[in-house]
Amino acid sequence: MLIVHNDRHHLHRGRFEMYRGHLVESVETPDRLDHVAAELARRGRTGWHNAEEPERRILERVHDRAYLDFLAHAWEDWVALDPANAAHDVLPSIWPAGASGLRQDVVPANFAARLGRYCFDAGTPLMAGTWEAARLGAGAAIACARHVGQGKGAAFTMTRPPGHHAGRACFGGYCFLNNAALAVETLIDCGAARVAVLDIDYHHGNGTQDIFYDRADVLTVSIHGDPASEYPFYSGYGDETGRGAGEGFNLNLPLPPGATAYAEWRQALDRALAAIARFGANALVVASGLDTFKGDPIARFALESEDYLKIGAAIAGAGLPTLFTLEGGYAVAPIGVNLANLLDGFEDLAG
Ligand code: OKP
Ligand code: ZN
Repeated sequence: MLIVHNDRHHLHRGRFEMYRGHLVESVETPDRLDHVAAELARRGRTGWHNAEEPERRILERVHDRAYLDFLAHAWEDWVALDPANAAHDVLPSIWPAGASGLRQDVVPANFAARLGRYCFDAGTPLMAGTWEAARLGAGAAIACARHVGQGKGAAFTMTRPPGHHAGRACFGGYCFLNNAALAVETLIDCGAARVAVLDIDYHHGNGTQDIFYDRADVLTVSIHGDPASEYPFYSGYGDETGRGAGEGFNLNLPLPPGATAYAEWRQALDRALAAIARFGANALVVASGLDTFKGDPIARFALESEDYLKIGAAIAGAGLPTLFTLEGGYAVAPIGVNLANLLDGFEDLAG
């Protein structure tokens, strides 16, 4: 399996996120990916490729131009407001979204206003290295997709920050560029007529869903904690089935948080895989969050490390050219074992 590593990921290191009225340490840390890298190396999965700069043309297939320009300049704009800002991360404090009656069709010149326009939570710190880290992660996903799309076998995008909450023109949920969506567009470029996304992160992949919501050539399927109580709250319900030509091409499988362990989770996976088979996908992108693990500090499912071997094997059963991205997973020490199990299960290296 090709592994493309974003060796610039350390440049993105959020200090704090807003939580219940105060700043707490961010859980989306560089050591998450270091644990993944160490465990893959320990199992002999070496020979990684390093990510390269993505072509702007492909970024623009998924993301809004003004949003990309905003991300490219956000740090310098932030520091230009006040040189003292360089000592802390960028976090928004005003949002136009929701029932406020505030306009969403304007992009004000004011930086704080633009920040709010392009961001949907106060938990996604942005700093000097964010754009480079996110960009190289996108480059990693695109390189993986070219490999998979050219029929050379499966691939894993070893990167952070994650991507599945990032929309066409918004960041949030620790995500800036939607790596899974960029992989989909690259697979389509390589000739795949129909691509499926299977999002197994604990949190609903609202960005990926929204990017492809009106498309019939991309099926998006997500298994996640019920958004009535779980992040991202405003997306991920079972009645979100697509729009226009995309009607019937989005499937959400929310599960009750708390008690959900492998047996119940696996039933949802089987439904997801059946939908992907009916769709007739030519390629599969697995948005691989490991925060379904029982020890995850911000999620509430109860999967065990061994379960990821079975999940990988079940995904392999779809028989499709497959690309894995890395999304969440915040139990830092086990994330490497869980991710490596997923890949080993997929390649039947479990024994
Ligand atoms: C990103 B991904 C914890 C608050 C959690 C956002 C969760 C983002 C999850 N203090 N806020 O899908 O793993
Ligand atoms: Zn998650």
